[in-house]
Amino acid sequence: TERPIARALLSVSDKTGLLDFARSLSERGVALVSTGGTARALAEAGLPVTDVSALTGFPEMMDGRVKTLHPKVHGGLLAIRGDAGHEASMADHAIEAIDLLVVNLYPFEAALARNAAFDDMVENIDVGGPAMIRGAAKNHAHVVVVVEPADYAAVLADMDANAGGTTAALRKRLAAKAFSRTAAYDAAIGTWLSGEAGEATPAFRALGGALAQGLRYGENPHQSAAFYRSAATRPGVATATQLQGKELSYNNLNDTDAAYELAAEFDPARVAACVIVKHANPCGVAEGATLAEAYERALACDPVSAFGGIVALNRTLDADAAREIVKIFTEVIVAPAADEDAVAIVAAKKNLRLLVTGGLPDPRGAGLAIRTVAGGFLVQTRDNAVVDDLELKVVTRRAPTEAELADLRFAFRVAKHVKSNAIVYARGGATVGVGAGQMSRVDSARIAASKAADAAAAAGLAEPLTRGSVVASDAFFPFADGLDAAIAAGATAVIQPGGSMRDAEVIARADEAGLAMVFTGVRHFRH
Ligand code: 93A
Repeated sequence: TERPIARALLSVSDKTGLLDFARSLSERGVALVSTGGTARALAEAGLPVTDVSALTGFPEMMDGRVKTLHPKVHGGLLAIRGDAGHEASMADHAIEAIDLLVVNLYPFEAALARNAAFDDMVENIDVGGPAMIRGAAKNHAHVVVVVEPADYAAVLADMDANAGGTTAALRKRLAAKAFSRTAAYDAAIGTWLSGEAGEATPAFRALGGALAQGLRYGENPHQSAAFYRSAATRPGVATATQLQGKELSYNNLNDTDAAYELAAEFDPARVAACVIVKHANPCGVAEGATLAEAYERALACDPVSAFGGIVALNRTLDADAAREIVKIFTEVIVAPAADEDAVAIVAAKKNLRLLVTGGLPDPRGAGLAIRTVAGGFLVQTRDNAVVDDLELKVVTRRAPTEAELADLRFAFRVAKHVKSNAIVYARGGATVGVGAGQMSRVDSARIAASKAADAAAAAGLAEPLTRGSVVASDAFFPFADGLDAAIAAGATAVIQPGGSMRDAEVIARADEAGLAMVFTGVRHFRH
């Protein structure tokens, strides 16, 4: 326990609880020093207080910009008690120790919230307050720092339990809080000012991002935007090298990321895979013996949507695949690497962006997913569940065949990367219908089936490609109607998490229709 608190400096903009706290300190024999407005409030309440000007020998000046920025203040906060040199400096310059610092800052955030004018915002940037807070927090071995009224009671309780002194544990906890406060304060100022400076920054800078690229605009031309690279090292969009093509846009980056994360779900040692993405949803995904074959099969799923899409590959882009891809308008190709021949073929399309990442991100890898909400942001760990690791439980009388099982795994792998509600029909290692982003699961099932019917008609086939397909659902079927839609489309096997109150009903319906169904126990919502 440090020696009893003898002197406190109080300088607060938010005067909540100030008088009670100051009175309690005074009653415990603590001498009070204070800045202009705070000193006035204390004096008016009849409390003995010394004005900081009397301490520094300088008046508060420049509209208060300089009031506590003085060695008598900072020396009193920073001096190491018991250190001969520091004690000598204190004696030489008549600096008295300050044992307790109570500061809350100029209300910059409140000014921001009320949309204050520029000059008003600038005046609300506190300089002396953070300087004192940081000094006291650095010297928490000896000094108590309090940055919000909520902690007044804890300080008094600690003093009362320790003969007027405080515990190191309390001082350390309050110092940590103090640094967090000044960091958040400066982050708010930095974010505001970069906006004022016309920088395109929704300021995720506070999260440790480094500006990778200023973007011409955001999702829409009236939105400003920037691309930040985080400290995380998953190979992908943020670490890619652009070999050619136009400047990437916000939507390109977003879609490329969606496409590449799905491509990475396919082990390149097992199979070649291609993903085509539009509006952050896959409109065609396929495995193949070669990338060219995988691309052709992915394209066949929904050739209309694939126009102007993003193509992601899980192996080195080769000439055959490049030749196929450049046949239609494509925005971006992303792959771990690209052959020299392939690069030459892509070069014929001046605008087409070619990105190489140097590797595939591990789908099982840890990491965070972040999104903003009004007034804050949500953080969660990545969805790194992989269907190969899951124990699939057969819940119907009929178990899936080997071929069905392979397709079920394929479909569920894809469904993980489709916006909810997601329904994916697949056959022979290729999607044949994708239903994405609907508010009702049965609508997603119907849309996926009707897209498959369109693709079959366009290809001149007699029947929709969903006949004899399997179907994956990212979450359980809450009612049998979603399953009915899949049965009507001709699906023979189903993969879904299970866990609905009506599972029994859904299973009975599947049995009736002779379907095989497996439960994964894992849900893949994606919004
Ligand atoms: O303008 S400042 O950056 N310069 C200073 O030297 C200074 N010292 C304390 N702001 C400064 N303060 C801030 O004044 C404190 O952080 C507190 O928010 C406010 C208290 O002023 P008053 O006691 O006059 O109400």
